[in-house]
Amino acid sequence: MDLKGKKVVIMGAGKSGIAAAQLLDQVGAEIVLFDQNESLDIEELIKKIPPNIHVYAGELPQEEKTDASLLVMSPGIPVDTPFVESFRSLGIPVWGEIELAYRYSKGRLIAITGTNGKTTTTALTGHIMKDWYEDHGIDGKVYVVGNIGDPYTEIALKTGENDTVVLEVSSFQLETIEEFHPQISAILNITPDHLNRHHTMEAYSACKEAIAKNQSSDEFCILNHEDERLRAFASERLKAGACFFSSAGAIDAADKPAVNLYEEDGKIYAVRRNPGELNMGRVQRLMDIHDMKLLGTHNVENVMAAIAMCTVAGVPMERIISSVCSFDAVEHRIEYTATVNGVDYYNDSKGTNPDAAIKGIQAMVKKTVLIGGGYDKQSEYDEWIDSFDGKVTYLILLGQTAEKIKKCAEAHGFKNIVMVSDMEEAVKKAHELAGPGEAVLLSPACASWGMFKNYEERGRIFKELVRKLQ
Ligand code: UMA
Repeated sequence: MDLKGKKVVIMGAGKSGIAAAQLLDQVGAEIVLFDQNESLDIEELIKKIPPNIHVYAGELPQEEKTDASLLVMSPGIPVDTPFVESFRSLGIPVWGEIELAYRYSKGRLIAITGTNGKTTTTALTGHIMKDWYEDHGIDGKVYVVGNIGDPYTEIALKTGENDTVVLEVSSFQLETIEEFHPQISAILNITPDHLNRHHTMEAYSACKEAIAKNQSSDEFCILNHEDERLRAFASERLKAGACFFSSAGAIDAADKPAVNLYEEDGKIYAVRRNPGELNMGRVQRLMDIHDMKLLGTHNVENVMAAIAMCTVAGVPMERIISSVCSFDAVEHRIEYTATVNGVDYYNDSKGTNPDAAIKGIQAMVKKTVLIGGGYDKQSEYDEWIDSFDGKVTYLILLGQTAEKIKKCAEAHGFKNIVMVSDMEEAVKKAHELAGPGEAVLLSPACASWGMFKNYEERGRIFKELVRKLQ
């Protein structure tokens, strides 16, 4: 679709909406930027967007809809609303911000989704690809964008044929794709999350699976072999070649041409399946998991997924392994913050659902005072509480979900609960309760919305408060 001179309505004036407006301005579209927040600071917003954009907050006048050619959605806005329906009923296409970016970008696209681990895997894949571009003097650029932070639309028009875009994609973003087509995709795992938005696990899984819907049989999708849904997806619905990884030992999934990876006794192994490939069908020991700086089994899975993606992208294995070993943890993902009076503090603000927060606890090797709670995404907390397994000494709770988690913990026999009203009080209490040789972990199992702008702000505030203790 040529958007020059066409009217495009953008919904949401956050990071995605602003970046989409900048792209659309450069391609000559007539832009209407609309946000449902009535108290949006329009003067501030206008400073960040190109001139001559019609901006509305609260309500969008009907006449702005009728002659629109396209509606571009920001990911945080649900699509099953009367507002979006009113565009669809007029026959106006509805694209997500990543669909818009995709239509204008060039080069190779590697896209990564999954309930947990996608930020670390995206950052690591970008790190390996950047090292390879640099080492080989490849005349191109590697961009790392999407849900990880910078919108895809921000860089789409800058990309060239030799470039690689490594994109973290959320289920929200995948809900509104059409032609979006990565050459290499990955679904790391699917566990309950965002059910207030997607309503059922089936709908949520379908959004994740859509990452590969336009891929062809000579392209690759990297999947977690320990996830039953993903095994069924590979055998029943996936057109692309499947590459599996497993943290539970050797796997037998040899029917598709690819590379499979697995971990056994602390070592990562690869089995190449590509005809003509060096080592085809042979098991190759790649590395010891203690050689990487990331902690926990979930990170071994993230590393294997990144290795698989970079292998099918053509990066030599020795180059991949050396980049994996030099990669540090991502900010807010079980990130070591400081040691105060013999207590280690970790920031896992990215633990925004119970499953991610379980990984945080599993990575701890000491008695731990845990800080949790936040925005209610209608999650269940039973498995999270069960994962405490004698390791968690106290649970400090804040936010909208604090009461719900308290009840759940008590029902599971966990009584050492402290209720607090903000992060400052949470860190103060943790400092009082943790003894030398123990750890404090912020891993909330909930989103940050309501108390903080986003999980990054929550993590940074936690880290500042911890540093003030020193
Ligand atoms: N808004 C409405 N109506 C609504 C909801 C929001 O008008 O019903 C408006 C808000 O008033 C606000 C704007 O929409 O002005 C915000 O848009 P947005 O929520 O889509 O957020 P962006 O700032 O565009 O950031 C988005 C992602 N946010 C969400 O998906 C909620 C960011 O992921 C992402 O980094 C960014 O695009 C760049 O691609 C954050 C996130 O929390 C990290 N993601 C979720 C997660 O990881 O669990 C999916």
